[in-house]
Amino acid sequence: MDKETLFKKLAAAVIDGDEDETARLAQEALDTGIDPYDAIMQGCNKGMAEVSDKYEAKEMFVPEILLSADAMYAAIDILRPHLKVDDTVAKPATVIIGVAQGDIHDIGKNLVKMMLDVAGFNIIDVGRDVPVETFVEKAIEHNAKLVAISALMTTSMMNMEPVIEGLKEKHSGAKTIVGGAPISQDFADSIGAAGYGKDAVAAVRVAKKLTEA
Ligand code: B12
Repeated sequence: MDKETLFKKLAAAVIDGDEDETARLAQEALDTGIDPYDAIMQGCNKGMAEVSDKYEAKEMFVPEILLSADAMYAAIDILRPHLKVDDTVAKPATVIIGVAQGDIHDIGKNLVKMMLDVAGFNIIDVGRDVPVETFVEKAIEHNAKLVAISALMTTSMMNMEPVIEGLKEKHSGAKTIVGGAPISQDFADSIGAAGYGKDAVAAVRVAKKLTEA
């Protein structure tokens, strides 16, 4: 199977919520020398993005979405150990990552976390529905250079700015990057975030830029 076909099948298996099939395809990707990073981004992530669209179009419902997430994680479990970790980073910066207060959506956060991890960052995952103070406290505790906040709801995105304010006051060494479906570059600018990424690949690009500067 060529890689484009494999990516398509992987995305389709994520959409179908077929854990056995995503695991099988992930293994096949490894066996045939396909880059596991590409398999995750162009297979799993594409599939999950389509799941979001299908949900919006009322073509998929919550129980199916959760099966899709499990199917995605099954493939990632197999691919993850084979991702090339960037160990060229001389002094890895610490990143605090979590989902804004009031929000339990963590599928996107987990993808961003994994990509930052393999990009060589030191990751502290503070989970989901994270109180504003926790972001700030953890940033101080770990002397973080970056704080990455995810929000999937128009309500919880309002809890990003207080984190940025808190950091300015108590740990001004840390820069903030924000992302999630309702977030835009304009919104990120308006709350004073140092960076915004529309997906996990952009998250890594922005994080590198901000920590190298
Ligand atoms: C899956 C899902 C759920 C799952 C979550 C499972 C989980 N563990 O995450 C479940 C079923 C539990 C759920 C629950 C609810 N959900 Co829901 N859910 C979704 C859905 C369909 C997909 C989200 C998703 O996982 N997408 C796939 C991932 C890979 O994409 P992503 O998160 O956008 O992440 C990518 C980028 O955004 C970016 N990114 C993400 N985070 C970050 C962070 C940084 C720093 C950077 C740089 C980039 C970045 O990179 C990621 C990878 O490329 C969305 C619809 C949508 N269009 O988003 C609704 C949606 C987010 N949910 C919604 C709602 C309302 C709810 C509920 C309140 C439903 C209810 N009535 O009970 C509860 C929420 C409870 C709570 N307090 O949080 C609404 C939010 C509306 C709003 N107010 O804005 C949405 C938009 C659906 C809708 N149109 O109504 N949900």
